[in-house]
Amino acid sequence: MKLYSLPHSPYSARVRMQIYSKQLNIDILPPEIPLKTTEFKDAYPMGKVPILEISETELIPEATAIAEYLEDEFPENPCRPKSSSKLAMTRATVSFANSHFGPSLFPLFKNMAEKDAHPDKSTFTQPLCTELEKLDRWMAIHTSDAYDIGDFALATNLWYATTLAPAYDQPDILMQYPRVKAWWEAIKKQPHVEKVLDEMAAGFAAFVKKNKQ
Ligand SMILES: N[C@@H](CCC(=O)N[C@@H](CS)C(=O)NCC(=O)O)C(=O)O
Repeated sequence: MKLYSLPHSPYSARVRMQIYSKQLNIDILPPEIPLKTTEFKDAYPMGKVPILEISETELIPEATAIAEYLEDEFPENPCRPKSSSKLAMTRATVSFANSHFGPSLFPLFKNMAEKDAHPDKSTFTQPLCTELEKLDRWMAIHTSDAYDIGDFALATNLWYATTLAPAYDQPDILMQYPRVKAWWEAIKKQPHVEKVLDEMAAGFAAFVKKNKQ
C-alpha cells in the first residue's frame, strides 16, 4: 500500500500522523506524476493529494475517506473513538477542519506563497480568528480520551495558523483562545505529531523558497 503525499500538504500530513500513530506499513512518497499537471489530473480525477493506493485499480482520494478507511481496515492502535456519540463528535471536528478552519487559512497561505506579498496585513487574520473562537468554544464541550483523526486534522491547521500568523502582526494568535492553546502545546509534543510537524516545516520552507524565486 502507498500514500502519495507532499510534506507540507496539511491534508496529507494528517494522514501521515495517523499512519505513524497506528504504526502501519505503508510507503509514503510524493506523487510519481507532478501535482497540478494535466497528466496528474488525467490520472487522478480529484487532482489532489493525499491519495492512498491500495492496488493498481483501487485508489482512494480525500483525506477524510482515507482516514476512515485506515481505521476500518486496521483497527489496531485506534485513532477513532468507539462510542457512537464520541465518534460523531470526532467526525464533526474533522468536518470543521475541512470546511471552516482550513479555508480560513487559505488567504494567509496564498499571500505568503506569492512572489509579491500583499502589504495590507490587517484583513487576513480576521476569518482565522473567527474560526479559532468557534474552536475554543467547541473544545469546552468536546473532549477526547485519546488523540484521534479529529485532532490530527486540527493539528495540521494549527501548525499553519501559528506559523503564518506572525507574518500578519499576530505573534501569538492563540493568546485569546486558552483551550486551543493548551491543546496545541500538548499535541505538538506527541512524538508522531512532532515528526509530521517537522516534515511540514521543512516542506513548507522549500515550497516558499521555490515560489519566491
Ligand atoms: N479535499 C481534499 C483536499 C486536498 C488538497 O487540497 N490537497 C492539496 C495539497 S494540501 C492539493 O493537492 N492541491 C493541488 C491542486 O489543488 O492542484 C482532501 O481532503 O484530501
